[in-house]
Amino acid sequence: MITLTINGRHIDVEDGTSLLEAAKTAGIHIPTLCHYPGLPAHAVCRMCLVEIEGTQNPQPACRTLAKDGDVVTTDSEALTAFRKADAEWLLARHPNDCMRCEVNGACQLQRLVHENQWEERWPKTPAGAVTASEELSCDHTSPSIWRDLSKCIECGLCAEVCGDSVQNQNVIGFANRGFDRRPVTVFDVPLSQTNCISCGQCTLVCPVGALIEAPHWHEVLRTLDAHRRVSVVQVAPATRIAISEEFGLESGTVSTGRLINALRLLGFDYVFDTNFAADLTIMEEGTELLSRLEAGTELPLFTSCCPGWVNWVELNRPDLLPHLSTTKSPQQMHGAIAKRGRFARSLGPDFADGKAEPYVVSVMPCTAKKDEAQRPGVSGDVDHVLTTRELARMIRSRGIPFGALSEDGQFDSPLGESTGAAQIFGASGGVMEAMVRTAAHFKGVEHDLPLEWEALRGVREGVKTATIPGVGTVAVCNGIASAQRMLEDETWREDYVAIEVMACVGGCLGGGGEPKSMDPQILQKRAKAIYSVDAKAPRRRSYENADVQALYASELGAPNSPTAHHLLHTHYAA
Ligand code: HC1
Ligand code: SF4
Repeated sequence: MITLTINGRHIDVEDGTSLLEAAKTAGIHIPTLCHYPGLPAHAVCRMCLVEIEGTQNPQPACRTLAKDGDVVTTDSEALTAFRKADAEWLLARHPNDCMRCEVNGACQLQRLVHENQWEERWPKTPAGAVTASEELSCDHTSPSIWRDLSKCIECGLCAEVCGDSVQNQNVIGFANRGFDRRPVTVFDVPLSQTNCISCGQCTLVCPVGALIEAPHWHEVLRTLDAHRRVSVVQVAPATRIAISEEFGLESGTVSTGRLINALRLLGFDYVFDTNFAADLTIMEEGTELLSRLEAGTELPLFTSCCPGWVNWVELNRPDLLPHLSTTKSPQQMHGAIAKRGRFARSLGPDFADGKAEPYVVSVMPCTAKKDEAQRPGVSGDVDHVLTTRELARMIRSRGIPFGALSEDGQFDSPLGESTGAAQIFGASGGVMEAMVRTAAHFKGVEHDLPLEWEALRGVREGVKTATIPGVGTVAVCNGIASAQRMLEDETWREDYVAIEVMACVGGCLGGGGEPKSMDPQILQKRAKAIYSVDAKAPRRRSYENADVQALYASELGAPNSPTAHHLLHTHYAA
């Protein structure tokens, strides 16, 4: 323990604590723009400069470790003046675009200005003016991620998260120095021409609106308002937890019922559950695993529900494609069933004849789901994909008091029924645990095995494994970087029968479309909530889903049947 003084207050902190963290423990706020919990501090923005007695120049609090006996000042006149000048410089270069910016209300630069009452320093732009650089600076070529370099404040967080610190993709880096410093792709080409996997982690950490998900919520609202089509929405397992954070509810609050009620108020005709299709995925993927085990071919089986991972394989290791499960992701399965199954036919003669189809929207914690919906072989299953953040904007734009809504909302039937196994899809290891539960049933060993597989749980980056008697050893790669590390050594081919890969650390609950949070414990809180839903579920194995059983009985036949293959499986591009 060390003791220091900040603004006259004595504070005890562990050795190795930064001044920024030390101040935070005492409730002392130091402004920051380029700091993000868990990522290395580069002290680019200079907002967090503090004075330390005996040190000649102010030091960045994010990168300076607290020392025993330090006497620190965070709020001197000189510091306040410096911060103001720094903000003025940033604002002079920043487009005055807040009214229509996608991150309006969630922008760290905007927060900083309001927090410090620097509004008068924001340059006034004539109404309707568009910054000259706008056209040149915007890159809308990716189906998932939009870039606007005119809004960039050069904090470096995007390059950090895309690079070695987290995702290990290195799609974005920095070019030039000083005034011309800016984030660029390799050879400065548009994102769609890079090896970007659309994970969206860069949009999560971007403090302003320079990197955002490709927004589709305006178009969805327009379609709902027009009332020309029967509309269907499906909701991912991770979204129902994290959306609570957007409306001031405690992190880890389960908001399934509130979310359903909000979606109905927005005007969706049917509110269904992606979890229904997650159970269906397990039936298909579990059967596929057992067939491959019997045949002894294309093992281990890689899960295919994470589009960031599928993108990575196609871009970097097409030799692995035969190992990918051919089952569509739950998002795409749900869309296919909603558009072409019995539900659609029940909507009227035009739907039964295939002349009309419902308008299908999905709400996902993931930016890569946007490009998944446009993939050859599955495009058309889902019309628009919204991230959790976009849905929150949509709800706010209609003035719906989300936090005050009742938790009594219920999904529509029959594409709304699900088990606890489907809910845990939203956490790293959940798809594999769900598959193990049903594969054990198919193999007739479920009564000898536990229902919960602790070894496969947890949000820490890395590889988790478990040996399932009667099935084999399975692995879970938590984050794309851990999969890359595992693949460096060929032993994975012999060691495992099945491998789950989720591109984002934590799984979907840490997806690039989730609410932006600076809470270092956020993934743990979301995961705890996800597992609590499973623990309380009356049915916890996918094969127990009565509506999935009915779907097989009435339409699909058996898992992996030709009809099931036609509707529920896909192919990949080498
Ligand atoms: Fe996921 Fe999935 S779990 S991929 O993480 O298989 O996005 O939440 O919806 O499709 O069910 C995401 C989450 C999600 C699919 C399912
Ligand atoms: Fe990098 Fe992912 Fe952002 Fe693409 S979406 S630039 S891979 S962090």
